Amino acid sequence: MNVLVTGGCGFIGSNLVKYLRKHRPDWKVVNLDKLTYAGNLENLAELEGDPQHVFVRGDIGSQDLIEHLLVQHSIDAVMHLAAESHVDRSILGPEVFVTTNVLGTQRLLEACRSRGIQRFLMVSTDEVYGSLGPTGAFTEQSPLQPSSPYSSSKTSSDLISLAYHHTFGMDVVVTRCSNNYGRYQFPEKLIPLMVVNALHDKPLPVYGDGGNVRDWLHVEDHCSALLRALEKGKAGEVYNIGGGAERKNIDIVKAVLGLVGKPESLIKFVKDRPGHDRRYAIDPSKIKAELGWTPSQTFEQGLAETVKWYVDHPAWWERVMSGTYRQYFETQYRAR
Ligand code: NAD
Ligand code: TDX
Repeated sequence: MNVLVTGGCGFIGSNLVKYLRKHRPDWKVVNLDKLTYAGNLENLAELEGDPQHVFVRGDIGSQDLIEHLLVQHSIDAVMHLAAESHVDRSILGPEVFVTTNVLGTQRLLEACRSRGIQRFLMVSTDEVYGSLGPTGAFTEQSPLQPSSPYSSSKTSSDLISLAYHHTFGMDVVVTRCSNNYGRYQFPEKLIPLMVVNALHDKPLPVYGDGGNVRDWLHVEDHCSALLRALEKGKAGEVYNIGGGAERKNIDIVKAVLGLVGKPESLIKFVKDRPGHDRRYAIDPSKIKAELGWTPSQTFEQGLAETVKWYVDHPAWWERVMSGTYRQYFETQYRAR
C-alpha cells in the first residue's frame, strides 16, 4: 500500500508519518508538505535514510504536482492533513486559510479524481460544530456552525470532500477530532506555549476568564483513529474522534505549572479571543461502535508525559522559537 500524507511535517502529520512507519512497516509513505512556518522536517529526523518515507516539498494547491506524485508513486490512498491550523492566525489574516484549506483541498481532490484515487481521508475538526452550551456533546448529526475564519475554512474543506463523494463517487471518509496535544506541537498552541513560557518565567496568557472548555486527545490516539478510519471507514461517512477529556483552560494551565514546578502567579488573564468558542465536547460513540476504536491514554498521564518531553527537549523548541529549524531543510535535505 502506498499512501500520500499531506502536511506530514506538522504536529499531527509528523506523528502520523512515524505512527504509520511503525504500525504499517510495509507501506510507502509519501509526505507532501509546503513547509510553512508550521512545517518542520526536523520532526522526522529519525526517518532519515528510510526508503519507505519519501518527502516532497510542495503545495496541495499544485494540481499538476499532485497528479504527477499520484502516478509516480502509484498512490492507493490519501490522508489529507495539510492546513493552516491556528485560530488566532486566522483572525489576524484569514486569506491564506481560504487559499490553503478551501481551494487547496479542492485542487487536491480534483487531482485525486482525475487520477482515479479512491480512498481519501479528510482530517477535519470538531470546530466545524461551533460552540456548545454547558451540557451535551457534538454528534455527527450536530449542525455545522463554525465561528472563526479557521473553522469556517475547515468546514468548507470538510463539505467539499463529502461533495466529491456524493457527486463523483469518490471514496471519501471525514474525521472530526477534538483538540490534540503531544510531542512536536508548535508552541503557539495552548499547552506547548504554556510550558515554554513557564520554563522562561514569562507570563502565561489566559484568554478571557479561562473558563472555556476543550476536549483533549493525545496525538497518538488521534493517529490510531485515523489509521482505523482509513482502513475500515465507510465511504461518505463522518466519524467524530475524541477522548472524553473535557477540561477548562485555566485548569490545564494550572496543571502545567504544577508539572514544571512554577507558581500560579505567572498566570495572566488577557483580552479574550474574538468569537472565542466557549465549549467543545465530542461524542465518539460512532467510531467506537462501528470501527472498534478506543483511546489508550488518559489525559493526566498524557499531559505529564508531554510536559516532560518539552522539558527534556529544549533544543527542539528553542530552534522553533528562533527560526533556525527552517535551516534543517536546506542543510540536511536539499543538499542531498
Ligand atoms: P500544523 O499547523 O502543525 O501542520 C500543518 C502542516 O501543513 C505543516 O507542516 C504545513 O507546512 C503544512 N501545510 C500548510 N499549508 C500547506 C499547503 N498549502 N500545502 C502543503 N502543506 C501545507 O497542524 P496540525 O495541528 O498538525 O493539524 C493537522 C490537521 O489536523 C489540520 O488539517 C487541522 O485542521 C487538523 N486538526 C488539528 C487538531 C489539533 O488539535 N491540532 C484537531 C483536529 C483536527
Ligand atoms: O495563549 C493562549 N491562551 C489561551 O487561553 C492560547 C494560544 C489559547 N488559549 C485558549 C484558546 C482556546 O480556548 O486555549 C484554548 C486552546 O487554544 P488553541 O491551542 O489555540 O486551540 P483551539 O483554538 O482550541 O484549536 C485547536 O483545536 C482544534 C487547533 O489549533 C485546531 O487546529 C483544531 O482544529
